[in-house]
Amino acid sequence: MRIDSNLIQSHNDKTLPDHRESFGHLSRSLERKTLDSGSIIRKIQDFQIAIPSWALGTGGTRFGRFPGGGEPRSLEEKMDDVGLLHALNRASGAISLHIPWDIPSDVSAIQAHAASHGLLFDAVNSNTFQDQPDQKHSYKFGSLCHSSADVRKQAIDHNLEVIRYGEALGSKSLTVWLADGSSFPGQMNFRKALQRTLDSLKEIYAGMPEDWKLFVEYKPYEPYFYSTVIQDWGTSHLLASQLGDRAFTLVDLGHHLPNTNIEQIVATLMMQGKLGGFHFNDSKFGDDDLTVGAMKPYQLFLIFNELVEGMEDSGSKNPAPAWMIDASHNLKDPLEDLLQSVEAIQLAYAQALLIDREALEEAREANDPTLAQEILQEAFRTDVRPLVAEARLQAGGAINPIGVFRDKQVRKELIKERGAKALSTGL
Ligand SMILES: [Mn+2]
Repeated sequence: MRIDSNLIQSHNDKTLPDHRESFGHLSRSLERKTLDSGSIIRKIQDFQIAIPSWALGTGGTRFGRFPGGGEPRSLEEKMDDVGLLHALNRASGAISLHIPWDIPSDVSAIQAHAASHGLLFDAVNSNTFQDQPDQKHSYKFGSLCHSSADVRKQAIDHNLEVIRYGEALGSKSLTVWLADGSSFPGQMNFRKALQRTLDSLKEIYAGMPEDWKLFVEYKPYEPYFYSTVIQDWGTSHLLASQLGDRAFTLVDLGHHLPNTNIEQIVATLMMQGKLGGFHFNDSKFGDDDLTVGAMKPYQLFLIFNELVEGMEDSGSKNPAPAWMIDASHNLKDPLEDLLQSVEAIQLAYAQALLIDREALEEAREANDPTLAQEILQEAFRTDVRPLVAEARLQAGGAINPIGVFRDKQVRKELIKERGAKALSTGL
């Protein structure tokens, strides 16, 4: 299914007068603060957030899964879903594939299909946290860190194969997230496990094309509960530093213990030029996979404050990070959830662009925490929804993406097309 641009246009026409009024009001108030809404809008439009192929189906918990129907059954249908999102918000112009769930059977047909939706291929992801039916060795006790060289080789070869698929499609990066770890004290030799992981990653790094980046993701717990080999940003940074210039840390918002100061991690990595990628989601407890901004929009804003400072610093050695949503919860329509997530990211980004950085630096230099808070919250409490809607409108998207999605009964159409029991591959 595709959404015709005339449909979006006609939906926009209905809300245009209201939108014009609120946007006019906001842009005049920004102008009084010498902020140019035009340049902010261009930045919002340039900020594209990749959609992972595994977020398009209803996620599950270890207790159950409650699919809503009409889920994509193939890579083509996954691209169709991302195409739908992109048509509505003009900000989801890339898809991130997980191998072996998304092995392309006909590369040029898949490329043509992506191009017809205006989609690029973002980072490819390897999977050594599950055993595949035709696989010789099990990952039950780890993959790149495994005590057996044969298991490690199998995991390395899988990553190299993922790179080859990505290369064929036009991806430029590989994300490695390892489930590797242990559930019981004494089970694993930490030093050996980390050394083996580094040695395995070196082989993968050496197998990447010259213009590729390797993103090393970290996570403090789960699926193992006593230790994970790459437990935190420091371990990831250590590995990335030893691997080379094209290896970076990837920050996933859900992969932190409660109350971790993620914004400070972002700043530290950017100072080192080692923040490579970002996975957005939200959580109350851990890796909850909740909609971005559903729980902690202020934290998201504070993270964007650091991201914007790092990105706008002309002296920064950090390359432009790769942005992706990594969430797949089990209650909402996955496409509505993704529309909300993208919008939450854009809102936090837009708010961070409003921060008076000069005044903030002055307040910091003068050790004035009261004023620093005033400056940050002045930006955070600005309702930038009309700005983000205007960015979408000017790019040919919908003023109200979820409004169009519901009015046009997109899910009902997808169920009609794919069936009520269509299940997406993934988690
Ligand atoms: Mn992730």
